[in-house]
Amino acid sequence: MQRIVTIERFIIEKEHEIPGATGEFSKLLTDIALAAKIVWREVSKAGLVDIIGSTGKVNVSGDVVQKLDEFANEIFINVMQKGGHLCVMASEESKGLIEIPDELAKGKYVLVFDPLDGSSNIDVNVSIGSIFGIFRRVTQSGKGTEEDVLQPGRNLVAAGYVVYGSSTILVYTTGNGVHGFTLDPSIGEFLLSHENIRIPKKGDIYSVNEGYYERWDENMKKFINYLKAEDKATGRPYKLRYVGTLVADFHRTLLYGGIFMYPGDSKNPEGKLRLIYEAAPLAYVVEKAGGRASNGFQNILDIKPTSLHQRTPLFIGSEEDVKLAEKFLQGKAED
Ligand code: AHM
Ligand code: MG
Repeated sequence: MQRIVTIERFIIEKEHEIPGATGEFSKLLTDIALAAKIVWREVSKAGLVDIIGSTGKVNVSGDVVQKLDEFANEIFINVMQKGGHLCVMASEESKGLIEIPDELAKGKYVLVFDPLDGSSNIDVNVSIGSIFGIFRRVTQSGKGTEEDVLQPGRNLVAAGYVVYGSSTILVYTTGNGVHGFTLDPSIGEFLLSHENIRIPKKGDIYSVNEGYYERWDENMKKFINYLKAEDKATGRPYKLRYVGTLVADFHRTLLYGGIFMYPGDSKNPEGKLRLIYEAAPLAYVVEKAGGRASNGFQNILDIKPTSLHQRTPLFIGSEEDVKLAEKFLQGKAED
């Protein structure tokens, strides 16, 4: 039988490999796993809300249930602010910075997160997820500021995501290996299931909302037409898969290879996805697994955000596939 390793044990074992580690960082990751478990508990009951009632907020009229994405946001904030490891947080679901209340201890880390990604898929039982990234603060002390949050992805010290799918999996990296843990709901523990994930150098799947084809520029159209053209030598046509939940599409891409794309278009030049909460953490994960992420012209990890909710086009996945996308987008490919 394989050795059974919980995420807590794994994190502690990894910490022992780092000389001088204080354990603060390990506690932070353990808290994230706890928040994910609480969100999972609610997500798995989502379809029952109308039948058994909601555990969420009830409004003044007494009958409105809390939206799951708001609930997930509150859970992350509640669990993470109490650990004493953070100086500030920022979330896709919150307009401004999330400060650590005065009475609570502050630490040297910064958390950025998307508490519930793909929320339009909740009502139809399709996978949804959470994404997180951790920076070291750049300000010296006290409450964290926007300067602590507006850091390029290159500065991340850890990142990961959770997919609430046919099973629930948490994947994270602290820069040294990308590891996945599957939730065993019967014991409420994340167990090591995917140690040291490596993304294939090249895949045969593309993932994009092709419904927006007419809004794309010529280079983007050419790239998709190239992927669909038959050519045995280069493994084409690619297969198309699109869940419509970034985390789920990303997780498949990480394991099977290929490319996920959310490009800019004539209606939304910067696309839809957020640099800080979605693109940068997943770019960090993919790079540590041997892949690449780009906005078509620049590595996602090199982009320094200028505002909290900044959007970016995203091309992420196998190194060769993303490099080819960049070539097409920059008009340098012969089709
Ligand atoms: P959300 O933050 O409202 O959930 O939107 C983000 C989601 C991503 O998970 C997904 O990749 C994308 O929106 C899908 O968008 P579209 O429906 O335009 O294809
Ligand atoms: Mg999202």
